[in-house]
Amino acid sequence: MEIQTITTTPFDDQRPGTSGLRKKVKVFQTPHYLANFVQSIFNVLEDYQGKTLVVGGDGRYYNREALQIILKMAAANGFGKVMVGRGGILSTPAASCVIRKYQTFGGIILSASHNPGGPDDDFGIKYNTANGGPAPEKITEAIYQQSREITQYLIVEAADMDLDTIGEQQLGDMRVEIIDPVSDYADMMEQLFDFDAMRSLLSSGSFSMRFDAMNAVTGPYAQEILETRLGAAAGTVLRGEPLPDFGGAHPDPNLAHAKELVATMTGADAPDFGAASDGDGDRNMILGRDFYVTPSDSLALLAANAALVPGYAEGLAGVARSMPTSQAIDRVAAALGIECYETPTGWKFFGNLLDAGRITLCGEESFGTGSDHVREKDGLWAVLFWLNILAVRKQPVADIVHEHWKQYGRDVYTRHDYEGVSADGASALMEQLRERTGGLGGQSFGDYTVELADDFSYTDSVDNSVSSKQGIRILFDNGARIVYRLSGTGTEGATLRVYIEQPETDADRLEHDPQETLAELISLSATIAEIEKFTGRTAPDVIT
Ligand code: VG1
Ligand code: CO
Repeated sequence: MEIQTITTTPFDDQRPGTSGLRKKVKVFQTPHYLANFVQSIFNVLEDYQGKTLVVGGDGRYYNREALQIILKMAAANGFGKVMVGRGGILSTPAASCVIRKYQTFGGIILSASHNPGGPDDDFGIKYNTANGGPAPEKITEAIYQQSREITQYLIVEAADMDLDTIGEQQLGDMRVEIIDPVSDYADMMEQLFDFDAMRSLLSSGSFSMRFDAMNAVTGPYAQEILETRLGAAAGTVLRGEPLPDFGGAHPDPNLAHAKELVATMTGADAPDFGAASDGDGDRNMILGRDFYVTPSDSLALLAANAALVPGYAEGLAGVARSMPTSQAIDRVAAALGIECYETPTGWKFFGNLLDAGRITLCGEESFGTGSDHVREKDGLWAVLFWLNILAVRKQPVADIVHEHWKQYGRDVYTRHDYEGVSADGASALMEQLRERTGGLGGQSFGDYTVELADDFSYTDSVDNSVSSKQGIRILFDNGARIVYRLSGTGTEGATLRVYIEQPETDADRLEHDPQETLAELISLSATIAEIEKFTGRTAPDVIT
């Protein structure tokens, strides 16, 4: 089969963000755009001749076309085999699972995660290493450097492969194996959780749940695990068919975008347990009847109840959270006498800690929770972890959370997103804050006195790599915090994220509405950073 060498010129905007390269589909459809980036990945990798690559995506618009290009380029560059999820489908945690289980060289995941899909919306691509996790910054930066120097890429001339039939095909000297995207992942979940207990809960007649797959990748996984293997009633999985445009929905599992599920979970007759996942299956939202569990609380609660779950019954080595995630997990770690690490935003920063066996559970405030079972956050895993806890404790979700707060205290938490603001205004806001951090210490604002303000810098305790400028933190002397950072996953303008948190010590106020408890801090967050002056906005677009 003929290998073609295609002459190309660099694009200057291929620096991966928080989680890979995300752009509008139209940008990826620009001639050579995707191929340049894929060749840049291959140029950075070493010693992969004859080895195996895993490729799959969340099924969004352009997934299949991108896959065909990647297969032909992998063949031309000398990979021995590519494993592809049938239909081009692999959820992000399932891709991580497959990379690890078959000890492959690495994988390419096609997804823009919770961003909308379709011809006018977003697409994305990222590289995962042999540990199954997102490539560390050292590699993503090297890929970016390659993308700025690239002059040619290699591709075989061949007909498109059949992505829908399980089994092996040949592409030049390379084998292409189409695999069942669900079974390896579902088998792993059976190993971690008490499926018998969960099965009896679901068939007890006094418990019901709903899982909203949001027309995205988790549909087939949830159907197989919840309805087939665990015997949940038909109709438990909502919006279970992955659609290229997610049915026009925004596959982001939060109170704003999973409105139908939230409505279903409201009222005396509502199901006991509700959950949703995002476009690529790595996020989770947890709901009880008339009750929303914040992701930061969920992480803390999973850690506190890990002994109830077979896969974690032997104890946790340690835990980690991203910097803007609430300090609820720190309280649990202190009680358990284990280490709690604080990392920058993005799953890639957990990889070294997981590989070194220093942590077992980790998570982010952005609806991401995971463990050492794979090297990605894992939406369905979190849902099953909750279901396992519910099967053992046999209490309503709300009661379990209230008891948790009583035992450990509560970190009242909210995130305010100002979306699609001008990139220049957002950078100027961050820049002036950065310059002022030194002088903020000791200053008082109303009831709040600043103890420390800085731009978060992280030194990885395993390889000593340093990641700086990871978000402005303002820490107050009563334990409250305001954190500012710019999103690294958007494709239009800039998104300013403001994370606001305050410990609640008064037992009578534990159950108050966070927006009320945090009202003074929320208004301070706007005045300290002069949000209106820099962005023109007087209120956030999304509150979680
Ligand atoms: C967001 C979240 C971050 C998460 C990232 C990828 O990044 O804040 O916690 O790791 O998305 O999640 P940012 O830079 O926009 O704040 V996913 O499910 O989009 O892969
Ligand atoms: Co995601």
